[in-house]
Amino acid sequence: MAWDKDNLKKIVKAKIGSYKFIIVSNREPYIHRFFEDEIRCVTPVSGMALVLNIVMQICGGIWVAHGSGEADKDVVDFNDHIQVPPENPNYTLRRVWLTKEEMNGYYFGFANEGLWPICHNAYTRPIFRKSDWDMYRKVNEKFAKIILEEMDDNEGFVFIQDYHFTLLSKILKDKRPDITVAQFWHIPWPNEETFRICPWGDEILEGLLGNDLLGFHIRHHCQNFLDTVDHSIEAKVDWEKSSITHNEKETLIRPFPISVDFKKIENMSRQAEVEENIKRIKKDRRLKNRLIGIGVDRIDYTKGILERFKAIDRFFEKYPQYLGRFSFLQLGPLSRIHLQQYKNYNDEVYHLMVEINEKYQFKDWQPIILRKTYFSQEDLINYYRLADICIVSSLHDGMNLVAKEFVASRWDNDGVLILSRFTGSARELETALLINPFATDQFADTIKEALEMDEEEKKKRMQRMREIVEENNIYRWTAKILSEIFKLGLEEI
Ligand code: GDG
Repeated sequence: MAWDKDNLKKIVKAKIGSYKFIIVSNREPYIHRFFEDEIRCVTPVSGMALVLNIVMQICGGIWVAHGSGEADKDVVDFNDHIQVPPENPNYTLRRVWLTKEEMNGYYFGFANEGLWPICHNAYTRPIFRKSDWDMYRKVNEKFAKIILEEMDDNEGFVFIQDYHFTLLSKILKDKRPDITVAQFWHIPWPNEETFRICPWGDEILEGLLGNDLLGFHIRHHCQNFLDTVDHSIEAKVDWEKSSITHNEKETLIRPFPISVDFKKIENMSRQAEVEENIKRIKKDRRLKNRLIGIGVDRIDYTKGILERFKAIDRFFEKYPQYLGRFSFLQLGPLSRIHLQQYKNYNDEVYHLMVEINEKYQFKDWQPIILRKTYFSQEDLINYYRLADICIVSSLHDGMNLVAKEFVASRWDNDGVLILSRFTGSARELETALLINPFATDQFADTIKEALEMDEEEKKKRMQRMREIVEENNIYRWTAKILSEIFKLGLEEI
């Protein structure tokens, strides 16, 4: 069965309609900002927020998240609620206010300087401070209190997102064993040896085992998690069933490869104005009549932007016939810039771009154009469509939605995807040109192969990837999770 908005809606209504549905995440789906004399609502740059927003619009309910916009407080009611989406409200966003100290300890500190680097094999040293951990616990407790308040006496289902809330499910279950709690981990889970360096690893594992269901993108991350628990705490690991029993409570561990709204992206990409926009963008002298490559990423060290630029440098060294004929456009906003590691990375990306451009540029051509600004979803589609090649070169990535968005937007069956083997997406998109971002020479050769691929081959590869993303879309992801947790027996999934 092909999953879409309508059949998912029917199932949600019929099977879980009586439950109060609460999603929890750090990042909110809508942010209110001051722009001169008005307040504007923007969506964040987050794969998680984008796809969960689609889920919420179908399931309805309450989304509990940190209120991060300067104008957020000005638009909520006395319960800190606001109805969203702004254009057609159909669920409630409950904003949680965090102090600067809480954000520094829980979010920037423990979550992003500690857990993020140990979960990604990107060779950035994690930092674990006791004060951050204390704040992280405090914030998990704060969220738990608010969720229980929102749940009231209802029977309910809480769906927690990501590594910011490893302690939450246990706190909730200790207080309300009757509610169903599931968590989705959007980033990789490391191997047992790597995880062991976290000083509070056991508490994290016990916290996560409060969940009835714990989801990862791919089976390999599930296995890493089972193995980590097996080596760390007193618990019964059932490898066959892929479940863990701890303190007489069972947690199912399952892979659910996340995806995108294929149809919506394809429809956006078919709009007549896309062609107009492409023409306009290509008028830029640096792009006109040239082959174009694109990269779209938050500026994050896990995304392999430096490795990508090094491969482009090597490509021009080895194949100078492409000088002036190929331009690479790197798009993506700054991310977590409060952190020194991110400041440094951002500087390195900029300096490497300048160095490569100085080495090769002539007349009105330069090899790399870097735009570190925010683009709307509509803008991004124009770039996906105008590209001859799209490069995703993450050093490690739970899934990577950019790869799937690129594929969904290419209804013309044109364009070549160069994709890191170390992304979750590479397990599904096998007809992309798969690369190891650390192997600079091979990576450079793959860029040449992509630019020289014949039309038939391109079409065949793209069609296959499109079939996969169309079938395994975000609606199927949601249906699979709901079916697992509510034992709906939707065999056809
Ligand atoms: C985490 C995991 C996993 C990018 N620039 C702009 C913009 N984007 C959007 C892209 C895409 C999203 O951001 C990035 O999603 P990714 O999946 O690539 O990466 P993370 O943000 O690191 O997400 C990842 C994901 O969670 C979901 O589980 O796939 O592995 O790391 O949607 O289009 N969006 C806008 N403006 C931009 O300038 N609006």
